[in-house]
Amino acid sequence: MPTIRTVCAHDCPDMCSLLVTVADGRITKIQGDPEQSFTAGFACGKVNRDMELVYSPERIKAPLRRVGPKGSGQFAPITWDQAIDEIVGHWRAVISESGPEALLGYAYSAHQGLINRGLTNGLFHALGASRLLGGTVCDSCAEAAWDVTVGPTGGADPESVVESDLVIAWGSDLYATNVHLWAKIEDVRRRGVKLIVIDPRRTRAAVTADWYLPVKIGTDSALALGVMHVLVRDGMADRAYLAAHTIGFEQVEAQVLPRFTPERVADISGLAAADVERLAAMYGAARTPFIRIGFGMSRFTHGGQNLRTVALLPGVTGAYGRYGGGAMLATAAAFDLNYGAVRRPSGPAAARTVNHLKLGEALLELTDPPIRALFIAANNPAVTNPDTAKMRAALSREDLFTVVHDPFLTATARFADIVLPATTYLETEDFYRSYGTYYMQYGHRAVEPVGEAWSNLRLTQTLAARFGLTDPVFRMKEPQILQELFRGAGLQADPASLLDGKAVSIATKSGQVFPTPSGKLEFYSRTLEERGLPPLPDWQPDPASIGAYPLQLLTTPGYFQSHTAFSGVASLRKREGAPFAVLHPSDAVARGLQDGQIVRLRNGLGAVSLRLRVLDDIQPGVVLVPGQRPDEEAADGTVNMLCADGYTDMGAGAVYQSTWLEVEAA
Ligand SMILES: Nc1nc2c(c(=O)[nH]1)N[C@H]1C(S)=C(S)[C@@H](COP(=O)(O)OP(=O)(O)OC[C@H]3O[C@@H](n4cnc5c(=O)[nH]c(N)nc54)[C@H](O)[C@@H]3O)O[C@H]1N2
Ligand SMILES: Nc1nc2c(c(=O)[nH]1)N[C@H]1C(S)=C(S)[C@@H](COP(=O)(O)OP(=O)(O)OC[C@H]3O[C@@H](n4cnc5c(=O)[nH]c(N)nc54)[C@H](O)[C@@H]3O)O[C@H]1N2
Ligand code: SF4
Ligand SMILES: [Mo]
Repeated sequence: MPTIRTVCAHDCPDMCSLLVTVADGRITKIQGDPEQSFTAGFACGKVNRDMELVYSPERIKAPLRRVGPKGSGQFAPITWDQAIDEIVGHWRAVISESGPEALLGYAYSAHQGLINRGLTNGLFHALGASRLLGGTVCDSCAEAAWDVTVGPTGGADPESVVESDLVIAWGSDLYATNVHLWAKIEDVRRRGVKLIVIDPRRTRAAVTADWYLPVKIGTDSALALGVMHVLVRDGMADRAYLAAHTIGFEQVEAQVLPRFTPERVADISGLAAADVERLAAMYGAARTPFIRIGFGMSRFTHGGQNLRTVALLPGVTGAYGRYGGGAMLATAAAFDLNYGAVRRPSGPAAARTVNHLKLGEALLELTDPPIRALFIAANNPAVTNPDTAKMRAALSREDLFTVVHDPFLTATARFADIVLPATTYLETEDFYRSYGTYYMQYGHRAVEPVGEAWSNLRLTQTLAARFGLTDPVFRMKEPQILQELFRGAGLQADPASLLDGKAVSIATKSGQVFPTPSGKLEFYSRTLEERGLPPLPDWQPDPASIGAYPLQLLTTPGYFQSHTAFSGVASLRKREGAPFAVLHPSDAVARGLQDGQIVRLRNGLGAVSLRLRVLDDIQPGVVLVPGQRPDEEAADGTVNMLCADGYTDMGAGAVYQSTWLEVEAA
């Protein structure tokens, strides 16, 4: 039976190399490639059953046209020719009457392939449409904070943990979102290396860690400054490294660290002063401590400051200089490819931008011109965007012509005028670079598209042809587009040699470089100062906490779901269980609530009903809601109905956790 070598395209840092077995044109088995050392022969519990995604009976079978009110989910099948004619006709009219900025179209991250995602965005760029400022619902805050501090570059190689002598999972639930790093860490722990987990939730990783620190949400900067305080006090700072590779530490030492005594940090973080002392002692004693920083700690108003301060810690002991030490947030910036070739093949130099997390507001409020036509691929903002009520109100606009391209009839697709069936990644060919490792790989198509599904690439190129776009990239096959991605790129590789489908690593063993304006790790950031933000690391309480509601929302990834991308797989829905909210026993008792009952989570924005679980996995004062589950799986509503569409301090990102609420019996 033929085995096809391909890549997992789900939005996940691991970017596994997969071996897909196909019999009679159908996928019969999916496994991790043993030849790629990070994948190490296994795919996660979601993807090793992706046959169930590909062959799900819930997939959309043909293009659909709306026949009922918006949002009702009433559609009738049409042919692809009819669908394309209708879309082209509408867009032409909108462009000629209101100009191209009245159109907004994008593909988001559910297909990580640079071609299938990139060229769809390239189509709208070439048309001169309004442009989506993407990533703001996800990692833009974390990345902006990393970039001003460490510089726009990848961090420590996750495969370097083999040489680490201490590992800290800091706001990163490895067991859910980075299972292959988890496996590597398990290996080094067998040699006696300790794992510390710092997280407001006692995650599955925390349960088995050597030491778990239940930090309060958004207090990591205080904790990191407390650790620095002790390192300096006890003579464990590496003065030579600080002088050679960092700027501004003397200001931090003089102006900031005196305020972060272990006692004060204990008050802020909910930990004990002795914990701060012990963490500093362990960190200071380690030669190659590896910190995996997660995005979780950036999802609130001061998220950038919070994350940036943690990223500074390895500079104090010089751990950034040693292989196995340092910190890793994301690696994508290390791949210097010619992204513009697919994302910006032609089109005006500037066009109006729309922040992804403000999509609802933009659709409701933009004028001159208003957005009259919307195209969404690989994204389900009616569930995953903050303030989903506003998002849905916007999608309900009768004068908005909406097209959604997705394998499933999502909550967002239900509001569309035209729904187009999309392939899954296993039905596509593409080139990938990871955001959590240093591998890149060309992934081959495992099977032909199921039913009438089209890939993002086919749809994009068809529409480009109908609009008469002449950029050659709109006519190329995937291997030629791969060549374009390397043309003039900083990253040198022979694209033809990548077509064998084997993973290639660009990792090096050199110490961390700092491509910041100063060329050093920036304790003091002039860039931040120029933006009117504190140039030195610090901690401040969340401004949203000063409201009428007593409990703070903690939002975490699901173990057998990834946002809503697997909600069309019945077995994974079952494995994840019905959506729930968690309260600490003391908060449940104070409200007379019991484990298992349906509760209402409410605040000034909305109300959501979920099943309650009473667990001491979280601290008092917090409500945990894992994942973002569609309404039909919950008792009522979806968690983002409670989250406002405000901005983080850096990167204009989403503040899901600056959400305060009350919980009561439903
Ligand atoms: N199974 C699964 N895998 C996924 C996803 C998924 O939904 N499910 N999503 C994918 C996507 S799109 C992305 S962007 C990544 C998500 O990646 P991340 O957002 O980095 O997710 P995690 O790594 O789990 O980090 C979230 C953890 O941070 C903790 N946390 C929250 N607030 C704080 C805080 O203030 N301080 C500290 N120290 N910790 C905090 C949460 O309790 C949680 O355990 O994962 C990807 N992989
Ligand atoms: N409360 C709260 N909200 C959050 C987060 C949080 O932590 N808390 N996390 C945020 C994060 S990190 C992210 S990245 C976003 C994710 O938000 P979304 O991008 O909305 O994520 P998914 O639910 O994975 O939706 C992806 C959609 O793409 C479809 N799809 C899959 N493959 C393809 C393909 O090849 N082509 C096309 N056209 N469609 C495809 C899937 O069926 C699915 O409907 O959610 C954000 N929302
Ligand atoms: S761990 Fe991530 S990359 Fe690997 S198979 Fe699972 S979802 Fe895909
Ligand atoms: Mo994400």
